[in-house]
Amino acid sequence: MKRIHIGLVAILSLTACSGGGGGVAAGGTPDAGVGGPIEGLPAATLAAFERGRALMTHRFSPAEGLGPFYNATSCAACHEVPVTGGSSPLYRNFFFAAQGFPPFQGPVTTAPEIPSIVLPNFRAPPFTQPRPTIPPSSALFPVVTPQRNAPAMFGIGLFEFVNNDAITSNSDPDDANGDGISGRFNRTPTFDIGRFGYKCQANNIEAFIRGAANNQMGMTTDPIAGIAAVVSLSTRFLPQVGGGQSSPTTDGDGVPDPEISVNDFADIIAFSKFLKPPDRLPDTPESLAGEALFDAIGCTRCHLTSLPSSIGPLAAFTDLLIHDMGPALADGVSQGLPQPSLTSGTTENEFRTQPLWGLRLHAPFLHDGRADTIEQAILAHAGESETIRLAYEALTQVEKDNILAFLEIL
Ligand code: HEC
Ligand code: HEC
Ligand SMILES: [Ca+2]
Ligand SMILES: [Ca+2]
Ligand SMILES: [Ca+2]
Repeated sequence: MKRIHIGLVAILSLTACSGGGGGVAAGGTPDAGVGGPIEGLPAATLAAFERGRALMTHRFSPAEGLGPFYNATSCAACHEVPVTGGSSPLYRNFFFAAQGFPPFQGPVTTAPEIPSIVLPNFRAPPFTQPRPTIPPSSALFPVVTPQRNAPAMFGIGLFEFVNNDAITSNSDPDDANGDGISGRFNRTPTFDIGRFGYKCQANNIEAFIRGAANNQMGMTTDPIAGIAAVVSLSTRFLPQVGGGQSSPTTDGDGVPDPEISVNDFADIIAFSKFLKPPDRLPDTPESLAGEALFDAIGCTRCHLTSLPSSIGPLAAFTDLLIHDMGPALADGVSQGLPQPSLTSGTTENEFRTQPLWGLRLHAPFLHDGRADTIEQAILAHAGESETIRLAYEALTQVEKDNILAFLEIL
């Protein structure tokens, strides 16, 4: 059985923010490094990464366990722009269908064939069950149906190397310092600090993508590290208790579970964990001016220029906290057990500060892909980021162009 030995990984250099290393070839093709592994992986991990990359594009068939319901037949169906591990166009969006009042939401009870709040679009042969549909809201329990657009996975796995304290130390749940920003951390049902997903609802890659395989493709898996995959790296005591993460996923489609072997799934985990962040393109006078303005007007209060990790600083431009982004972006779904705050107990209008590394590679933007351009994404900032968006809007056109020039080299 293959296992992933994170502890053995010697990362020699992680120069995600070095600049100059990347480049866009003529015709706009991203450089060959995008979609590759971080440097310094031992040979066995590198081989697992490469096998995992191939499995990302494998199209599962009903005979292999696809279904009974699914949204796509491969991981890469949603993570393929511009290369395997990337994001996806709007047409790949899927819906949540969550019933109840946040935070007491769950799958729609009048559609018992839908096992989770992820609404599957298709059913696999032999079509023993009807195609799932969103039932109308019952008078008692509202049903919300927000969309999700796939984020790029580049560099994301490295958030497993971020110490819990590096996340929790930046939170300010009741805005004690009065700057209008009250970011807080999110936790899993087992109280582990979240890093992954649009609401920081998952703590580690293994748990997150076992859910993706099951919810998006109907592919069942057994735990690999299980609860031992929980990331903490905290210098303070935090309870790390186990739950369903150590249990197999199963379904009744007649194909024996697990439908993805432990070996194959370990390879998909290796790919997801060690996919390197895109290199920054070379600076230009405009991008340098824009970088200074990005900091000056306060974008860096949430999009931190550097996040400490056990393998060196990550230039991910996120704080891994969730923020209230205002009513227009709110999606009505609450996930996780967020840090208590006086103003809100749920995450229905909160989102993780999206990492900005690799931004140039994967329009559309925001959790549901509603923004076609980077500027549209900026103009959608409200809630905690209201005053900072207003500061952006007050800039001259040249200054705005400089900020966009900066974001386009990331
Ligand atoms: C139907 C489209 C779809 C498929 C298929 C899919 N994903 Fe995703 N993926 C998404 C979306 C959308 C999100 C964000 C979900 C959220 O947080 O609500 C996501 C998030 C992720 C993340 C976390 C990214 C982050 O920013 O924290 C990883 C890692 C990931 N997917 C890997 C995979 C793997 C591996 C597979 C195959 C087992 C897979 N995905 C299949 C759409 C998809
Ligand atoms: C209060 C915290 C906060 C501040 C301040 C902030 N952002 Fe954001 N930003 C977020 C969150 C949260 C998201 C994700 C929202 C979503 O997915 O709906 C985001 C998303 C983005 C995105 C889209 C990324 C993607 O891949 O979808 C861009 C671009 C961006 N921010 C740029 C900026 C710029 C430029 C500024 C300064 C003018 C700024 N942000 C200020 C929290 C913040
Ligand atoms: Ca299945
Ligand atoms: Ca604050
Ligand atoms: Ca099965």
